[in-house]
Amino acid sequence: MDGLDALRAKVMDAISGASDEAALEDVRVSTVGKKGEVSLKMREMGKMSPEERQEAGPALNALKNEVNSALAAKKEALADAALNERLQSEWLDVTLPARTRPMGTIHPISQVWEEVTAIFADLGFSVAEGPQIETDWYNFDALNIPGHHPARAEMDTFYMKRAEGDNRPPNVLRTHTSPVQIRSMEALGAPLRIICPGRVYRADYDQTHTPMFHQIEGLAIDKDISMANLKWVLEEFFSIFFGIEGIKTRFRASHFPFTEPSAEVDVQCSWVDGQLRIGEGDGWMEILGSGMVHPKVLQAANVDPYEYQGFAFGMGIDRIAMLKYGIPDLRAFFDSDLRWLRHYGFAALDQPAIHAGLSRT
Ligand code: 2U9
Repeated sequence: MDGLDALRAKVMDAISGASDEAALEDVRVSTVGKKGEVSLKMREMGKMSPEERQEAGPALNALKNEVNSALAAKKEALADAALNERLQSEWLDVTLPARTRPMGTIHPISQVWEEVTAIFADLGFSVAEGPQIETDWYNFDALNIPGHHPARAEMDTFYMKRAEGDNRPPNVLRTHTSPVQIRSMEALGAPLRIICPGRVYRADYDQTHTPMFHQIEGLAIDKDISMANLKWVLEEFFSIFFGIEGIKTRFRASHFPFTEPSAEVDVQCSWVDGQLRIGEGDGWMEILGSGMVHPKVLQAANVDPYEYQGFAFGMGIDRIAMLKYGIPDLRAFFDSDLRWLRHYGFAALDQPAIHAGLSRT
């Protein structure tokens, strides 16, 4: 039959060139569809003589079958390609955990650090910070701890190595944040109201000591500061920190080289079923050290002790965090155990604020 080979070639080209299932459907309609070219040719057989029909019939049927097979094969190939493309673009690692990744938590030490600074900021204290590697002068001498003083030995100091031939006294990892107060008095003079939170270092390790821990110290210098001001500030602080109004403190006479007189401060507490309860009952729990700044310390920091005096106090952030949040072992603070952090940690996006009740877990 005339032109059948040309039609076959044209249709096969169109089938293999179809880029998607819609284009292939167009080819199917225009060839073997009701009004398609192949179908029209078959219809033309009605006008043929029996002899012509005998020759054209099998050829047209063969073409129709060939086109239908090519359409089916192309349809399958296009469907496979489309599936492969989806598999590539919608790839999913089914071995990943099904849960969404939980947000990290704030470490209790960071939380308490923020809580304490928020409370003292409200009481008019600014935050001061300083170096963790200190000179012998700022860590000891300026604080009335001369070379022979037993407090130097008691502090289990980490000494830094000096270069060969350098005979200056070695620098130290600061054993307390007190050098920050000396530096602040030198830089800012009096009057002054600061708190100094920070890391401190002592060579000691057991259930209640770690070689690095966190302290917060406070200093208020003015012309008529007394122990009465110290007691009011501390009771105000503890009431807000522990969330208990009218919490009682007890001052016990003590001794520190940098304060005179000196006092250890206890907060009221009770033990119920082996559990510590701060702010109630008639027991006492030691919580910090304090006193009036020694005149020699003021002098070392260029503040005139005949004109100014002040109170100072110091406490362990780690220790008050344990007391407030019922954390039994100090060493767990530094283990980075995720289960511990999820249990004792705090909501990542909540900044402690006095008006918001300080802490949300
Ligand atoms: C200056 C003058 C005086 C800070 C003070 C203490 C008492 C104290 C300890 C508490 C527990 C350290 O973390 S701890 O081991 N601290 O007992 N600290 S008075 O006195 C100062 C500080 C700076 C210029």
